[in-house]
Amino acid sequence: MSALPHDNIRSLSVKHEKPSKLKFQYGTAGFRTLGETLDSVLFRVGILAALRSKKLDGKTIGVMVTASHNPEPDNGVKLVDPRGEMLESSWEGHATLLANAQTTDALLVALDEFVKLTKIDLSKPSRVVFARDTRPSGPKLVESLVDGLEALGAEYRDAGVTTTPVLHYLVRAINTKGTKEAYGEDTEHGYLTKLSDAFKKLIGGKAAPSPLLIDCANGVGAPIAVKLCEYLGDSIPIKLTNTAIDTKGALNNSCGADFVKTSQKLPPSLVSVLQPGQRACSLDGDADRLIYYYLDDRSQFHMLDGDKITALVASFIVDLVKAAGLDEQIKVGVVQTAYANGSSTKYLSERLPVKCVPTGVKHLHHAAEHYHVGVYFEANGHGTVLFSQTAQDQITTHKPSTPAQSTALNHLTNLINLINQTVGDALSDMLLVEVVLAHKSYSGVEWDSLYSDLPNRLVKVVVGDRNAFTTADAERRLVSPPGLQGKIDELVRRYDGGRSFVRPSGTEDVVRVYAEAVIKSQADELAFRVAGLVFDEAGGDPTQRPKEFL
Ligand code: G16
Repeated sequence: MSALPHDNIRSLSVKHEKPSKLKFQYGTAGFRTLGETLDSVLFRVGILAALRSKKLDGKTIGVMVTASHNPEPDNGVKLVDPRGEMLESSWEGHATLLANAQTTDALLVALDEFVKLTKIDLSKPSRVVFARDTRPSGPKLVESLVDGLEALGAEYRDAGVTTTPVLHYLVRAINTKGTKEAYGEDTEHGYLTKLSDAFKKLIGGKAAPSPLLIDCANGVGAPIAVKLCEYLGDSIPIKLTNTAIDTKGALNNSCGADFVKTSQKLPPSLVSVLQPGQRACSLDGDADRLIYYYLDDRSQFHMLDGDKITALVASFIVDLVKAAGLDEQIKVGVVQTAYANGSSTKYLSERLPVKCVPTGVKHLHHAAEHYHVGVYFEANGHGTVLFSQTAQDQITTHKPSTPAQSTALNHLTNLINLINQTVGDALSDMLLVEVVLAHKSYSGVEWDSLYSDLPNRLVKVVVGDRNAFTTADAERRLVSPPGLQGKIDELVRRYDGGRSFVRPSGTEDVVRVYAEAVIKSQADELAFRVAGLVFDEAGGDPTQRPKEFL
């Protein structure tokens, strides 16, 4: 054990003073707020990442600078644990505490207490790899992060401008290098090679897919998708759109996965581009979410969201496991959140075990680890598939007794390589969807017809204090403000097939309201009525009450 380098921390910390009035919170996906306010947070996250690495015996920790689906002025930062998973939740509170120490002196006191409490051996090495998305505030924030890393003398690697899933991949690849769990070469080239090789093997012998249009949200998915297309060669025709990463204000603006999912319509820029029957998909600002869609022959928009991806992918994997002769040994399960469409939950529960957990990939990821193969997607398109070590061992060691079993085992092996198992990855998921569609000879129409979504509506409500809202039962019920859940229940009862819930967002300063019902106009009405209840309850200025909140 040695002591923290106080002088070093102090001399760098004074360059990154905390803004006096702001309070920061490590939320659903790290710290996320206006980019121009995050300087001190990034500095402290640098220190925290170095300490996390020391705590884990010098394993490499990841730091991603991104605000994903949020608008361009926002930015954020999150930590990635050694296997490429989200930061262990018990450290989120520590992150919040350190970020809110008001002065450098207070920070030093908080750090000393933290090191003592968590029994960190400061003599251990610390290693960190970081990356950022394309936001204009990114470079400056990375400088603050580097100061934090240098304050602790951490070794670090700058992975440059890349997607969140690539950073997660790198973390796992670095930490497993040379072990029997080696995840791949620890470079972007290694990532692209792994995905594209697996895709080509899986698609081999199938009819060439029709052209796919990808909306890159004018974010970091664009340059990585350009590179991916080079690696994929002519195995799949892809056309990229919304690739304007240097256009101010373009990021996630009327495009991208969040826009499509929330507004349930095409990005305006695709209206005259997308042909009826053609498949298209949208990534979000850091390419960890994916939403598919198509126009039918009457040019009606149909969305294929995370729930539809789950239905498609889970049934494909179940079929392969069966064809491989492993259905006794490998059980497939699904994880969803309260946002999952009621029809998807019904469809999946009739076929597979389904678990509901709170919003946030970390919750879904951990729950999915309990299955041999865990398929998890949030309705917003954020998700992946986890193959447990048991399942992987079964797949590698099982002796096929027929050529069909052998083919199915090969497909499963290639799927394990195709899927980024560290976190939701829009590009990897897109290739996965394309593989399943090719194997099943499905167009968007057949995929969409697996089940019919219940009409639904998502509404944001700006309130005085979103922390006044707390939930239980995987966010399906409000605990506070007291009495509000009863009023929501009362309203919901009046709608055929009605369901609604309210939760504070962990990435934006709003409360989210979700509602579904058998008829679209009723789902909209229910959502806005519940939003009205929330607005009235949470002390918003009555003159600012949005008119649509009935
Ligand atoms: C992040 C999380 C997701 C979550 C989403 C919205 O996504 O990683 O798991 O669903 O935020 O969370 P909330 O409703 O709490 O704001 P992303 O793509 O923005 O990183």
